[in-house]
Amino acid sequence: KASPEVLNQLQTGYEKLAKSDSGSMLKRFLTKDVFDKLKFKKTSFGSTLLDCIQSGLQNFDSSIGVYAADPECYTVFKELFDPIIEEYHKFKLIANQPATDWGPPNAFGNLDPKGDIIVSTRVRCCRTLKGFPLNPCMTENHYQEIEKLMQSTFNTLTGDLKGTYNSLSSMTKEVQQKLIDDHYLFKEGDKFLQSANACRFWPTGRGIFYNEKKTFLVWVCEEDHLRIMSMQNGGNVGEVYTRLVSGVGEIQKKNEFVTNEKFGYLTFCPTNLGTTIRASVHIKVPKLAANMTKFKDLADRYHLQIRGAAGEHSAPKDGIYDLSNKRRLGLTEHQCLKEMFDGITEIIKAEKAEK
Ligand code: ADP
Ligand code: CIR
Repeated sequence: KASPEVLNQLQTGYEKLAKSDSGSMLKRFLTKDVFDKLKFKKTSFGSTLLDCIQSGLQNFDSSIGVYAADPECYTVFKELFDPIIEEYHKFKLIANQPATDWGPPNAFGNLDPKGDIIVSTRVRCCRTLKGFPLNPCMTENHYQEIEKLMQSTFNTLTGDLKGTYNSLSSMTKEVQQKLIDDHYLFKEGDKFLQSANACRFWPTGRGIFYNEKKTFLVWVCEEDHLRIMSMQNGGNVGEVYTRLVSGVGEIQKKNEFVTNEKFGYLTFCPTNLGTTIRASVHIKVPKLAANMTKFKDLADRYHLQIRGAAGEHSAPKDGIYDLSNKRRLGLTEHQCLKEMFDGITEIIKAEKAEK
Protein backbone atom coordinates (compact mmCIF):
# COMPACT_ATOMS: atom_id res chain seq x y z
CA LYS A 1 0.00 0.00 0.00
CA ALA A 2 1.12 3.57 -0.71
CA SER A 3 2.77 5.25 2.30
CA PRO A 4 1.12 8.13 4.24
CA GLU A 5 3.72 10.46 2.75
CA VAL A 6 2.84 9.46 -0.82
CA LEU A 7 -0.88 9.76 -0.03
CA ASN A 8 -0.28 13.20 1.34
CA GLN A 9 1.56 14.34 -1.78
CA LEU A 10 -1.09 12.79 -3.99
CA GLN A 11 -3.88 14.56 -2.14
CA THR A 12 -2.18 17.97 -2.28
CA GLY A 13 -1.18 17.49 -5.91
CA TYR A 14 -4.63 16.34 -6.91
CA GLU A 15 -6.33 19.34 -5.33
CA LYS A 16 -3.91 21.78 -6.97
CA LEU A 17 -4.40 20.18 -10.37
CA ALA A 18 -8.18 20.23 -10.00
CA LYS A 19 -8.07 23.97 -9.33
CA SER A 20 -5.56 24.66 -12.10
CA ASP A 21 -6.28 25.64 -15.69
CA SER A 22 -4.25 22.66 -16.96
CA GLY A 23 -5.44 21.30 -20.30
CA SER A 24 -3.81 17.91 -19.73
CA MET A 25 -5.54 14.60 -20.23
CA LEU A 26 -4.46 13.79 -16.69
CA LYS A 27 -6.68 16.55 -15.37
CA ARG A 28 -9.64 15.43 -17.45
CA PHE A 29 -9.39 11.73 -16.69
CA LEU A 30 -8.24 11.72 -13.07
CA THR A 31 -11.73 12.14 -11.70
CA LYS A 32 -12.41 11.96 -7.98
CA ASP A 33 -13.66 8.38 -8.36
CA VAL A 34 -10.60 7.25 -10.28
CA PHE A 35 -8.30 9.07 -7.87
CA ASP A 36 -9.90 7.46 -4.81
CA LYS A 37 -9.79 4.05 -6.42
CA LEU A 38 -6.11 4.24 -7.40
CA LYS A 39 -4.42 6.30 -4.69
CA PHE A 40 -3.61 3.37 -2.37
CA LYS A 41 -2.36 1.01 -5.08
CA LYS A 42 1.20 -0.13 -5.67
CA THR A 43 2.78 -2.36 -8.33
CA SER A 44 5.17 -5.18 -7.50
CA PHE A 45 7.99 -2.80 -8.46
CA GLY A 46 6.71 -0.48 -5.72
CA SER A 47 5.38 2.17 -8.12
CA THR A 48 2.43 4.26 -6.97
CA LEU A 49 -0.06 6.53 -8.70
CA LEU A 50 2.22 9.41 -7.74
CA ASP A 51 5.08 7.90 -9.77
CA CYS A 52 2.81 7.84 -12.85
CA ILE A 53 1.31 11.31 -12.53
CA GLN A 54 3.93 13.50 -10.88
CA SER A 55 5.03 14.88 -14.26
CA GLY A 56 1.50 16.15 -14.91
CA LEU A 57 1.13 17.37 -11.32
CA GLN A 58 4.31 19.43 -11.64
CA ASN A 59 3.76 20.63 -15.22
CA PHE A 60 0.29 21.98 -15.82
CA ASP A 61 1.30 22.64 -19.45
CA SER A 62 1.54 18.88 -20.09
CA SER A 63 -0.60 17.64 -22.93
CA ILE A 64 -0.89 14.18 -21.41
CA GLY A 65 0.75 14.29 -17.95
CA VAL A 66 1.22 10.58 -17.25
CA TYR A 67 3.96 7.98 -17.71
CA ALA A 68 4.09 4.30 -16.81
CA ALA A 69 6.65 4.11 -14.02
CA ASP A 70 6.92 0.37 -14.77
CA PRO A 71 5.16 -2.02 -17.19
CA GLU A 72 2.61 -3.10 -14.56
CA CYS A 73 1.30 0.45 -14.22
CA TYR A 74 -0.71 0.04 -17.42
CA THR A 75 -2.77 -2.65 -15.66
CA VAL A 76 -2.68 -1.59 -12.01
CA PHE A 77 -3.71 1.99 -12.90
CA LYS A 78 -5.79 1.09 -15.95
CA GLU A 79 -8.76 3.23 -14.89
CA LEU A 80 -6.53 6.23 -15.59
CA PHE A 81 -4.40 4.92 -18.46
CA ASP A 82 -7.11 3.22 -20.57
CA PRO A 83 -9.25 6.29 -21.30
CA ILE A 84 -6.15 8.37 -22.08
CA ILE A 85 -4.87 5.68 -24.45
CA GLU A 86 -8.29 5.28 -26.09
CA GLU A 87 -8.67 8.98 -26.72
CA TYR A 88 -5.10 9.64 -27.89
CA HIS A 89 -4.96 6.69 -30.30
CA LYS A 90 -8.68 6.80 -31.14
CA PHE A 91 -8.85 3.07 -30.45
CA LYS A 92 -11.19 1.06 -28.22
CA LEU A 93 -9.19 -1.24 -26.00
CA ILE A 94 -11.69 -4.09 -26.36
CA ALA A 95 -9.47 -5.25 -29.25
CA ASN A 96 -5.78 -6.11 -29.05
CA GLN A 97 -2.94 -4.38 -30.88
CA PRO A 98 -2.56 -6.06 -34.32
CA ALA A 99 0.60 -8.13 -34.86
CA THR A 100 3.65 -6.33 -36.21
CA ASP A 101 3.21 -5.78 -39.94
CA TRP A 102 5.65 -3.51 -41.70
CA GLY A 103 4.06 -4.26 -45.08
CA PRO A 104 6.21 -4.00 -48.20
CA PRO A 105 8.82 -1.42 -47.11
CA ASN A 106 9.04 0.06 -50.59
CA ALA A 107 5.27 0.65 -50.81
CA PHE A 108 5.73 4.37 -50.37
CA GLY A 109 7.23 6.81 -52.79
CA ASN A 110 8.48 10.38 -52.65
CA LEU A 111 6.02 12.93 -51.23
CA ASP A 112 7.87 15.82 -52.82
CA PRO A 113 9.76 14.77 -55.96
CA LYS A 114 10.50 18.39 -56.91
CA GLY A 115 11.96 19.03 -53.48
CA ASP A 116 10.28 22.34 -52.85
CA ILE A 117 8.12 21.77 -49.77
CA ILE A 118 9.54 18.93 -47.63
CA VAL A 119 12.84 19.62 -45.89
CA SER A 120 13.35 16.14 -44.44
CA THR A 121 11.65 12.89 -43.49
CA ARG A 122 12.13 10.79 -40.36
CA VAL A 123 10.55 7.60 -39.03
CA ARG A 124 11.24 6.40 -35.51
CA CYS A 125 10.13 3.61 -33.26
CA CYS A 126 10.72 2.89 -29.56
CA ARG A 127 11.77 -0.34 -27.90
CA THR A 128 11.98 -1.55 -24.31
CA LEU A 129 14.58 -4.26 -23.69
CA LYS A 130 13.47 -7.45 -21.97
CA GLY A 131 15.01 -7.87 -18.52
CA PHE A 132 15.24 -4.17 -17.67
CA PRO A 133 12.72 -1.95 -15.85
CA LEU A 134 11.59 1.46 -17.11
CA ASN A 135 13.42 4.71 -16.27
CA PRO A 136 12.02 5.49 -12.80
CA CYS A 137 12.91 2.01 -11.53
CA MET A 138 16.32 1.70 -13.18
CA THR A 139 19.56 1.65 -11.21
CA GLU A 140 22.75 3.29 -12.43
CA ASN A 141 24.01 -0.20 -13.17
CA HIS A 142 21.02 -0.90 -15.46
CA TYR A 143 21.93 2.16 -17.54
CA GLN A 144 25.51 0.98 -17.86
CA GLU A 145 24.44 -2.55 -18.74
CA ILE A 146 22.07 -1.39 -21.49
CA GLU A 147 24.73 0.83 -23.00
CA LYS A 148 27.23 -2.03 -23.03
CA LEU A 149 24.70 -4.45 -24.48
CA MET A 150 23.79 -2.04 -27.26
CA GLN A 151 27.40 -1.25 -28.08
CA SER A 152 27.95 -4.91 -28.82
CA THR A 153 24.83 -4.96 -31.03
CA PHE A 154 25.93 -1.83 -32.91
CA ASN A 155 29.29 -3.46 -33.59
CA THR A 156 27.53 -6.16 -35.61
CA LEU A 157 25.89 -3.73 -38.04
CA THR A 158 27.27 -3.74 -41.57
CA GLY A 159 26.87 -2.00 -44.92
CA ASP A 160 24.73 1.15 -44.93
CA LEU A 161 23.89 0.62 -41.24
CA LYS A 162 27.48 0.42 -40.01
CA GLY A 163 28.50 3.27 -37.73
CA THR A 164 29.71 4.42 -34.34
CA TYR A 165 28.26 4.72 -30.86
CA ASN A 166 28.84 7.98 -29.00
CA SER A 167 28.31 8.01 -25.28
CA LEU A 168 26.96 11.25 -23.84
CA SER A 169 29.43 10.97 -20.95
CA SER A 170 32.40 11.28 -23.29
CA MET A 171 30.94 13.92 -25.61
CA THR A 172 31.89 17.60 -25.46
CA LYS A 173 29.04 20.06 -24.91
CA GLU A 174 29.78 21.57 -28.34
CA VAL A 175 29.43 18.26 -30.15
CA GLN A 176 26.30 17.46 -28.18
CA GLN A 177 24.70 20.82 -29.00
CA LYS A 178 25.56 20.50 -32.70
CA LEU A 179 23.92 17.06 -32.83
CA ILE A 180 20.81 18.50 -31.15
CA ASP A 181 20.68 21.52 -33.48
CA ASP A 182 21.01 19.24 -36.50
CA HIS A 183 18.00 17.21 -35.26
CA TYR A 184 19.96 14.03 -34.62
CA LEU A 185 20.16 13.92 -30.82
CA PHE A 186 17.59 14.17 -28.03
CA LYS A 187 17.60 17.39 -26.06
CA GLU A 188 18.83 17.61 -22.49
CA GLY A 189 16.80 18.67 -19.50
CA ASP A 190 13.26 17.83 -20.67
CA LYS A 191 11.22 19.01 -17.69
CA PHE A 192 8.41 16.51 -18.32
CA LEU A 193 10.85 13.60 -18.19
CA GLN A 194 12.77 15.06 -15.27
CA SER A 195 9.72 15.27 -13.07
CA ALA A 196 8.74 11.75 -14.15
CA ASN A 197 12.02 10.55 -12.60
CA ALA A 198 13.31 9.53 -16.02
CA CYS A 199 16.62 11.43 -15.97
CA ARG A 200 18.35 9.96 -12.92
CA PHE A 201 22.12 9.34 -13.19
CA TRP A 202 22.20 11.49 -16.36
CA PRO A 203 24.29 11.20 -18.56
CA THR A 204 25.21 7.65 -17.49
CA GLY A 205 24.23 5.10 -20.12
CA ARG A 206 22.84 7.68 -22.51
CA GLY A 207 24.16 8.04 -26.01
CA ILE A 208 23.59 7.91 -29.72
CA PHE A 209 24.60 5.52 -32.48
CA TYR A 210 24.68 6.67 -36.07
CA ASN A 211 25.85 5.36 -39.42
CA GLU A 212 28.31 7.30 -41.56
CA LYS A 213 25.66 9.31 -43.39
CA LYS A 214 23.65 9.94 -40.20
CA THR A 215 20.61 8.38 -41.85
CA PHE A 216 20.23 5.52 -39.37
CA LEU A 217 20.40 6.42 -35.69
CA VAL A 218 19.62 4.91 -32.32
CA TRP A 219 19.15 6.82 -29.08
CA VAL A 220 20.09 4.83 -26.00
CA CYS A 221 18.35 5.30 -22.64
CA GLU A 222 16.60 8.60 -23.20
CA GLU A 223 12.82 8.41 -22.69
CA ASP A 224 12.80 4.77 -23.81
CA HIS A 225 15.59 2.18 -23.73
CA LEU A 226 15.85 2.54 -27.50
CA ARG A 227 14.60 5.03 -30.05
CA ILE A 228 15.49 3.67 -33.47
CA MET A 229 15.21 6.09 -36.37
CA SER A 230 15.87 6.58 -40.05
CA MET A 231 16.01 10.04 -41.60
CA GLN A 232 17.22 11.96 -44.62
CA ASN A 233 16.67 15.20 -46.47
CA GLY A 234 13.72 15.44 -48.85
CA GLY A 235 10.45 13.55 -49.02
CA ASN A 236 11.44 10.04 -50.00
CA VAL A 237 9.37 8.12 -47.46
CA GLY A 238 10.08 4.79 -49.18
CA GLU A 239 13.84 5.04 -48.73
CA VAL A 240 13.56 6.22 -45.13
CA TYR A 241 11.08 3.51 -44.16
CA THR A 242 12.98 0.73 -45.95
CA ARG A 243 16.14 1.64 -44.00
CA LEU A 244 14.26 1.67 -40.70
CA VAL A 245 12.69 -1.74 -41.31
CA SER A 246 16.05 -3.23 -42.11
CA GLY A 247 17.79 -1.58 -39.14
CA VAL A 248 15.14 -2.67 -36.63
CA GLY A 249 15.37 -6.19 -38.06
CA GLU A 250 19.12 -6.28 -37.45
CA ILE A 251 18.82 -4.97 -33.89
CA GLN A 252 16.07 -7.47 -33.17
CA LYS A 253 18.38 -10.35 -34.12
CA LYS A 254 20.43 -9.61 -30.98
CA ASN A 255 17.85 -8.28 -28.52
CA GLU A 256 14.44 -9.17 -27.14
CA PHE A 257 11.85 -6.47 -26.64
CA VAL A 258 8.94 -6.14 -24.21
CA THR A 259 5.51 -6.51 -25.82
CA ASN A 260 2.05 -7.48 -24.74
CA GLU A 261 -1.09 -8.47 -26.63
CA LYS A 262 -3.13 -5.47 -25.65
CA PHE A 263 -0.57 -2.72 -26.13
CA GLY A 264 2.00 -4.10 -28.58
CA TYR A 265 5.45 -2.66 -27.83
CA LEU A 266 5.59 -1.32 -24.28
CA THR A 267 6.82 2.25 -23.89
CA PHE A 268 7.26 4.73 -21.05
CA CYS A 269 4.67 7.17 -22.43
CA PRO A 270 1.17 5.90 -23.29
CA THR A 271 1.16 7.95 -26.50
CA ASN A 272 3.89 5.73 -27.94
CA LEU A 273 2.31 2.30 -27.31
CA GLY A 274 1.40 -0.11 -30.09
CA THR A 275 3.65 0.28 -33.09
CA THR A 276 5.57 3.16 -31.43
CA ILE A 277 5.91 4.60 -34.94
CA ARG A 278 6.20 8.34 -35.45
CA ALA A 279 6.68 9.08 -39.14
CA SER A 280 7.27 12.77 -39.70
CA VAL A 281 8.19 15.38 -42.24
CA HIS A 282 9.67 18.80 -41.72
CA ILE A 283 7.50 20.77 -44.08
CA LYS A 284 7.19 24.38 -45.25
CA VAL A 285 3.55 25.37 -45.07
CA PRO A 286 3.57 29.15 -44.61
CA LYS A 287 0.16 29.67 -46.18
CA LEU A 288 -1.67 27.08 -44.10
CA ALA A 289 0.14 28.22 -40.97
CA ALA A 290 -1.12 31.77 -41.48
CA ASN A 291 -4.46 30.48 -40.20
CA MET A 292 -3.60 28.16 -37.30
CA THR A 293 -7.21 27.25 -36.53
CA LYS A 294 -7.73 26.00 -40.05
CA PHE A 295 -4.31 24.31 -40.12
CA LYS A 296 -5.07 22.45 -36.89
CA ASP A 297 -8.48 21.36 -38.17
CA LEU A 298 -6.90 20.01 -41.31
CA ALA A 299 -4.20 18.17 -39.33
CA ASP A 300 -6.90 16.65 -37.06
CA ARG A 301 -8.88 15.47 -40.05
CA TYR A 302 -5.92 13.43 -41.26
CA HIS A 303 -4.89 12.34 -37.75
CA LEU A 304 -1.68 14.29 -38.00
CA GLN A 305 0.12 15.92 -35.09
CA ILE A 306 1.75 19.33 -35.46
CA ARG A 307 5.05 19.88 -33.64
CA GLY A 308 7.65 22.61 -33.86
CA ALA A 309 10.87 22.31 -35.84
CA ALA A 310 12.94 21.19 -32.85
CA GLY A 311 10.52 18.44 -31.86
CA GLU A 312 7.89 18.12 -29.21
CA HIS A 313 7.02 21.26 -27.22
CA SER A 314 9.17 23.41 -29.53
CA ALA A 315 8.18 26.36 -31.71
CA PRO A 316 8.17 26.35 -35.51
CA LYS A 317 11.22 27.87 -37.14
CA ASP A 318 11.36 29.63 -40.53
CA GLY A 319 7.77 28.51 -41.23
CA ILE A 320 8.84 24.87 -40.91
CA TYR A 321 6.59 22.46 -39.02
CA ASP A 322 6.99 18.86 -37.96
CA LEU A 323 3.93 16.88 -39.07
CA SER A 324 3.55 13.22 -38.13
CA ASN A 325 1.01 10.45 -37.65
CA LYS A 326 -0.55 10.88 -34.24
CA ARG A 327 -1.98 7.41 -33.62
CA ARG A 328 0.37 4.48 -33.12
CA LEU A 329 -1.84 1.90 -31.38
CA GLY A 330 -4.64 -0.09 -33.01
CA LEU A 331 -3.07 -0.03 -36.42
CA THR A 332 -0.09 -1.73 -38.02
CA GLU A 333 3.27 -0.15 -38.80
CA HIS A 334 2.32 -0.06 -42.47
CA GLN A 335 -0.96 1.70 -41.63
CA CYS A 336 0.87 4.32 -39.53
CA LEU A 337 3.08 5.13 -42.50
CA LYS A 338 0.10 5.22 -44.82
CA GLU A 339 -1.75 7.57 -42.48
CA MET A 340 1.20 9.96 -42.58
CA PHE A 341 1.76 9.57 -46.33
CA ASP A 342 -1.88 10.15 -47.29
CA GLY A 343 -2.29 12.99 -44.79
CA ILE A 344 0.80 14.85 -45.97
CA THR A 345 -0.32 14.38 -49.59
CA GLU A 346 -3.52 16.24 -48.69
CA ILE A 347 -1.65 18.91 -46.70
CA ILE A 348 0.57 19.61 -49.69
CA LYS A 349 -2.50 19.91 -51.93
CA ALA A 350 -4.12 22.30 -49.47
CA GLU A 351 -0.97 24.43 -49.16
CA LYS A 352 -0.69 24.69 -52.93
CA ALA A 353 -4.38 25.60 -53.26
CA GLU A 354 -4.09 28.52 -50.81
CA LYS A 355 -3.71 31.92 -52.42
P1 ADP B 1 10.49 11.95 -31.04
O1 ADP B 1 10.31 12.16 -32.48
O2 ADP B 1 11.48 10.88 -30.77
O3 ADP B 1 9.18 11.76 -30.35
P2 ADP B 1 11.02 14.82 -30.81
O4 ADP B 1 9.68 15.24 -31.25
O5 ADP B 1 11.63 15.56 -29.65
O6 ADP B 1 11.09 13.28 -30.37
O7 ADP B 1 12.00 14.92 -32.04
C1 ADP B 1 13.35 14.53 -31.90
C2 ADP B 1 14.24 15.23 -32.91
O8 ADP B 1 13.95 14.74 -34.22
C3 ADP B 1 14.04 16.74 -32.96
O9 ADP B 1 15.27 17.37 -33.11
C4 ADP B 1 13.23 16.93 -34.21
O10 ADP B 1 13.40 18.19 -34.81
C5 ADP B 1 13.80 15.84 -35.09
N1 ADP B 1 12.91 15.49 -36.19
C6 ADP B 1 11.66 14.99 -36.12
N2 ADP B 1 11.15 14.82 -37.34
C7 ADP B 1 12.09 15.22 -38.22
C8 ADP B 1 12.16 15.30 -39.63
N3 ADP B 1 11.15 14.90 -40.41
N4 ADP B 1 13.29 15.79 -40.19
C9 ADP B 1 14.33 16.18 -39.41
N5 ADP B 1 14.33 16.13 -38.08
C10 ADP B 1 13.22 15.66 -37.48
C1 CIR C 1 3.22 15.91 -22.00
O1 CIR C 1 2.31 15.41 -21.36
O2 CIR C 1 3.11 16.97 -22.63
C2 CIR C 1 4.54 15.17 -22.03
N1 CIR C 1 4.54 14.23 -20.95
C3 CIR C 1 4.77 14.47 -23.36
C4 CIR C 1 3.62 13.66 -23.88
C5 CIR C 1 3.87 13.00 -25.23
N2 CIR C 1 3.17 13.71 -26.23
C6 CIR C 1 2.70 13.32 -27.39
O3 CIR C 1 1.81 13.95 -27.93
N3 CIR C 1 3.19 12.24 -27.98
